Amino acid sequence: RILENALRQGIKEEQFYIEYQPKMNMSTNELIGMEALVRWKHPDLGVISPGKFIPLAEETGLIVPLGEWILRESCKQALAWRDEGYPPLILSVNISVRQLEDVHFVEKVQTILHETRLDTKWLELEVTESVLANDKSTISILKELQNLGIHISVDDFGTGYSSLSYLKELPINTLKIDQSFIKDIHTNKASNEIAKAIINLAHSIGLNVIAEGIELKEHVDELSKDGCILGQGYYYSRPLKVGAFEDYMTNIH
Ligand code: G
Ligand code: G
Ligand code: MN
Ligand code: NA
Repeated sequence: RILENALRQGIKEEQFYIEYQPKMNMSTNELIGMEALVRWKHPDLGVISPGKFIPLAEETGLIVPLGEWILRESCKQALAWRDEGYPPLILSVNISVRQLEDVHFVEKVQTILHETRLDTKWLELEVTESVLANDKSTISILKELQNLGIHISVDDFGTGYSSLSYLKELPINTLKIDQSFIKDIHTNKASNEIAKAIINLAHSIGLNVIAEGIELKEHVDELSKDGCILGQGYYYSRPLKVGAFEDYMTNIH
């Protein structure tokens, strides 16, 4: 309860900020995009990790206003960077199932894109498999979003409980291989085979594939051998505050 009230207050007072983690083309070392990751800086408690407050925000429904703030803030930032002459990058934003259940979600996304003048093709929404297994209405909402030109990525792919049949019907552009398969991809045969299977699956049905949790050169090497060229992880960069992300964009070009 205490944390719930603090969260409510925090949303009202905008105690949140966003960090951006680079997404890379690992074969050319080019920066291709960034994932927005929210942080909560509570005035007394300090920085609280999203692993703690996102589940609470989901349970209480506060993820709806918070998620809207995150989307608006990150789209605004993406456009500000464009206006300042940084290279165009795809912005990825995590979306919870609760947000997709909001009947006004598509409308809100459109309003935010209109307000921030960000073209839909520069926005990607990351959803988990559980969202896809959820029900018909969330699927039709994803279809509407994709029809607007927004990319849809399946986050933490390989860890959900849904059947693979959804891949056939669903509006998906990208599979994001869960970090649990990446962390020991160079030492564990099963992780290696699973990652390879996901990469081949994605390519054979015309989807993009990206690996997350890349921490070592060995991870990059294994993935390139297996044909996965997109990646994200501490090996390239941790999630960065605005100023540090600007330095990253400047130094990599
Ligand atoms: O950034 P970090 O690794 O601490 O994130 C922890 C968890 O919080 C991850 O599962 C991530 O997807 C989730 N998360 C981070 N930012 C957001 C956000 O803006 N919206 C939602 N729904 N989840 C987020
Ligand atoms: O669930 P989602 O994939 O959105 O969450 C991404 C989470 O993974 C964030 O909390 C982010 O900080 C974290 N993360 C990003 N790169 C790495 C990495 O290389 N190693 C580890 N252990 N975590 C990472
Ligand atoms: Mn994610
Ligand atoms: Na993930």
